Amino acid sequence: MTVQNADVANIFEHIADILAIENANPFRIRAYRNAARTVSSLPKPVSEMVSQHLDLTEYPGIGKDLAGKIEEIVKTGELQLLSKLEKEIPQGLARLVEIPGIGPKKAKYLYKKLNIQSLDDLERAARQGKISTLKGFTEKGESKILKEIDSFKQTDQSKRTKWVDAHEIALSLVKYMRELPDIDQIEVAGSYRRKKVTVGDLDLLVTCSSPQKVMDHFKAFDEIREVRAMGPTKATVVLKSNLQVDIRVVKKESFGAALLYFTGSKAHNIHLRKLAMERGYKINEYGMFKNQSMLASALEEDIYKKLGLSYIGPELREDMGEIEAAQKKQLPKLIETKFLRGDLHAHTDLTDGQNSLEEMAMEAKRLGLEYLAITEHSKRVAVARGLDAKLLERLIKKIDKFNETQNGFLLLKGIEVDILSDGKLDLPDSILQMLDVRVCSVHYNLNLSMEKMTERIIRAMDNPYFNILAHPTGRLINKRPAYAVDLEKVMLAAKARGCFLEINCQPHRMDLEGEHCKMAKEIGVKLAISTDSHSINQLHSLELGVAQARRGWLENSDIINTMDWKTLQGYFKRN
Ligand code: DGT
Ligand code: CA
Ligand code: CA
Ligand code: ZN
Repeated sequence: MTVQNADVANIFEHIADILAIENANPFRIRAYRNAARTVSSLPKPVSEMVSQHLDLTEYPGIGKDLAGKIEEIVKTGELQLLSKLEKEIPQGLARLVEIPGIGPKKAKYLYKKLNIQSLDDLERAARQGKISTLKGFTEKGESKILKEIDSFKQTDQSKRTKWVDAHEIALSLVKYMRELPDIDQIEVAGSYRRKKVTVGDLDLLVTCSSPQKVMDHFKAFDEIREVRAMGPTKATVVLKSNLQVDIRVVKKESFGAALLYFTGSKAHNIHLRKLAMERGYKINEYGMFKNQSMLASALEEDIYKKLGLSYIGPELREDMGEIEAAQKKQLPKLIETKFLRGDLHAHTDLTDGQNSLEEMAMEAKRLGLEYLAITEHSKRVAVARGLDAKLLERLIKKIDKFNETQNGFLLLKGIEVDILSDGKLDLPDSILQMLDVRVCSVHYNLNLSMEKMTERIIRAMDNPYFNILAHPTGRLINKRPAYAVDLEKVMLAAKARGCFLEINCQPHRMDLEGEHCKMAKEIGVKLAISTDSHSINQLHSLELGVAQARRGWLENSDIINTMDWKTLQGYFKRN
């Protein structure tokens, strides 16, 4: 499998951790951390950049030496320096620094004093009260360490794989399986097929006249780290990426029934079985039966049909009313990516993006979009070099000038303006009124009570220049939970004021999720599907947001960026 940007970043982070434990030069440590950050936000797959001989040293923090290391990782899948460093310290030691409160210095000290080489060692020593006897540690600190280990273990286990990451793995797995010509049909079912934001594992379904060949070929996939179970027609393995894969080989004539069963969700399946029973049918992974005779099994469509239902797309299969709607032939006509005409949230290298305004525009145009809103951060987000009124005014002029050179494509003048703690916006109305669109978001002071946060956002919406609430829950997948907010109240307030909410397509954000989208539709507030792009590469991710919209039953008319700019413009002028 090709080396991903995240793999390179992980190696650099790992090196930095080990160097820190070894008391290396802080500049050297920081250099690796910076490089990790740069690589993970590169505009393109680093493997492609290397094979195209692009100059990596053009990116911040990447010198000749690091560029060479990146090349080595891409070409060999590993880095000799890391293997060498790993031999210098015990394996588990680098993991200790992931426990809050244990920095590299403490990790090293614990190793020297108590020979603690792993999380398990640390836990045991803390339980035995050995840590608190050391200089610089207290009993309180010791029990805190135990608590941190506990929650670290929990989050580590509860981590589900982001859909995009699973997608990349699924594609390479299917491609590998296809090398076996005997394979007939192949499909990844489960939550992956339902396009859930995160997936627990992949459920691979294959038809082939020779299950043995399939299993032998599957076993030889070189990304497999551990085989958990292996039988004649099914197996469970764990990949090096930590993702589990379940594989099933079924008969061709049962493929539809098996696909239906293993796509789930479980709740959807249970409801279908109930319907079948009411009709005197039996339904399982092999087919739908009346007494002993098979009524349908090769195609999902046929099974739905025999149950008196129109075909239900995988994204809807959550038993959230889709079966009732299919009985009445009232399923929504779901939104598709091709109907999106523009993107309303993007950053450039003027703040924390990677590409210039011109590059972003060209890529959006190439993707067939009619408009792209440039929405830089406002000054409160100092880490991203957020704009003040003066810089924003300069950007407005630049965009106007750019648009004069265009024919049929439009850059919109926008801002991602911070919602301050008191509900005010981070820039004065006098400058906000010069813009085409204002995306508003909460980036700091996230620990408010639900009442306070809800009030903060709604108060911000009182400002007539508020158009779109960006990443409405603030969650970062596997990193930070959503802030406390009453989304229903926020949506009602948005509807009353003519504001909109965003479905953010950044793979680590992906808020709103499907059920929130459904709530928005029921309340009657329209949504924007926005990439929040920080590079040209990310402009391609509209389909991720579309998947969530589809999971939330949304149709073209529920999404504002299906409108042409002329029409949409009217909605952004609230007064
Ligand atoms: P995940 O992997 O946690 O993201 O979620 P799923 O939905 O992919 O769940 P998974 O991998 O455990 O099972 C795949 C599908 O197989 C699931 O969506 C429905 C079906 N399935 C699994 N266990 C059962 C069960 O006990 N009863 C029924 N009716 N279906 C099941
Ligand atoms: Ca699954
Ligand atoms: Ca599974
Ligand atoms: Zn933001």
